[in-house]
Amino acid sequence: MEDTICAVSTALGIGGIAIIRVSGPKAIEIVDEVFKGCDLTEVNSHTINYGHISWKGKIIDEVLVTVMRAPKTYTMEDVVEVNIHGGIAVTNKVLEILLTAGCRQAMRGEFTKRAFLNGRIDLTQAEAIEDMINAESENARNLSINQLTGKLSDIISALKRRILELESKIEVNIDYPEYEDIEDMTVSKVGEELKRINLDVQRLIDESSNGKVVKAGLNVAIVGRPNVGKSSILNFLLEEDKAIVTDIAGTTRDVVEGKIVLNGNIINFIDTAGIRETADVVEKIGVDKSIKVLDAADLVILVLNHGEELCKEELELLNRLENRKHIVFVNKDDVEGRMDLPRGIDAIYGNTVSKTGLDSLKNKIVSMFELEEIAKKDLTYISNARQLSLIEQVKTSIDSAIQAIESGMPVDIIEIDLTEARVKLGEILGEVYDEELIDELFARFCLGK
Ligand SMILES: Nc1nc2c(ncn2[C@@H]2O[C@H](COP(=O)(O)OP(=O)(O)OP(=O)(O)O)[C@@H](O)[C@H]2O)c(=O)[nH]1
Ligand SMILES: [Mg+2]
Repeated sequence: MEDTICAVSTALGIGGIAIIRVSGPKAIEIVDEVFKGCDLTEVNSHTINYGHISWKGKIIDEVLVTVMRAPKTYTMEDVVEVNIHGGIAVTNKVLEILLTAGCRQAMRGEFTKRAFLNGRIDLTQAEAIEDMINAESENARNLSINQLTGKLSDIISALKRRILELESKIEVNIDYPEYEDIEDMTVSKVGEELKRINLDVQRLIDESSNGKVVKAGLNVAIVGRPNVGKSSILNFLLEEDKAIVTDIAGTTRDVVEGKIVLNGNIINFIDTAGIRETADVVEKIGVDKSIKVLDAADLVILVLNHGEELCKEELELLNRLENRKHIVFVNKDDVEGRMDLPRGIDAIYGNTVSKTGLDSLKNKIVSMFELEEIAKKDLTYISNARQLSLIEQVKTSIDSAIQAIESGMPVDIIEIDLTEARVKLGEILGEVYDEELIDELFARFCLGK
């Protein structure tokens, strides 16, 4: 972190302005070298300064330069932001000049990495910044701002504190074993508090699925035999003619996707090629893709045709979906019915001609994933696989401690489990971390962030 880094922080392309961000010990000095207007090394912190970028005696652009001295900056280092005109050639030129003047091109996420390494934010907050940029729905934005302002960090820190208190209780017990009865008392009290902590940890794990829904949205696959009306349903749900609809079986050959917002959550509907045995090479590839999409989806809508009898492929699909979240939609109920569903299969009936049943279909998705309840809640959830895997490890250690207590093990055994749980909680916040993992995490960020 001794060098000074720079990168274009705005999206590359044509725009009103572009911002090149510079951070590091020489940020002000380097920009000052190529800036004409005033002496940037003398200006007050957090000021915007008018002037020009000048290189080898030539004016390159008219700019506004923001000077922010450490430590109250994004990275906690000296930061300079150069606002230039938002064109591709001018942006590249100013960047090139700054690199020649002594900056190093920043890697992806390096500014945020410095903010983390310098202790301004913890790891969950750094992750929240990436989530904020990627947020496509109101709920996803809310989730990330809650995490960014430290709500999740507070929950994790509080759990850590409670475990530390238990550890010190046990320590006292180990240090002063001469007091009789103290061990029994300590152990039973520790056990009670541990069970309460365990409930809170379990809740974080249970609610993490909400975090996934809010952050990534839901992938909903629409599958079924050819010609049952899958593409017609997709078009209705998206309120646009996205997929081609014809009366020829096998019209859809490739997946067609589209997003809508339901109760503040992104729902990504994926229309697929009708599933059937086929000798057509292209159609076969489409059918294989349909199965892949089906297997990966959070929810599968199996569309059946009210006018036809249930066939072998459809029975296989019903079997395949048995342990999966799915909805059976019997379409074309405007035509005389032959569809005889096996007993115990719940279905929604409707058709895309008079648009009946389709609102029930949407409502069913909302109730299945509790989208209404999620939107009303305070959106503070474990929101990625890294955090979830660590909190699950915390749970394993606490479970093991509780078991040790219940089977009358000595307190120092319990202490090992507690320490492990506390360290894993610290890992969620990034208090201890693996260098490689951190690099991988920040490499997912945008350049200039
Ligand atoms: N009567 C009636 N016809 C419908 C209904 N829904 C769709 N259709 C018609 O059924 C035919 C097939 O509709 P699609 O939406 O293309 O069916 P699909 O399942 O996507 O078909 P493939 O892409 O071939 O797998 C078209 O002629 C639609 O107009 C419905 O509810 N009732
Ligand atoms: Mg289709």
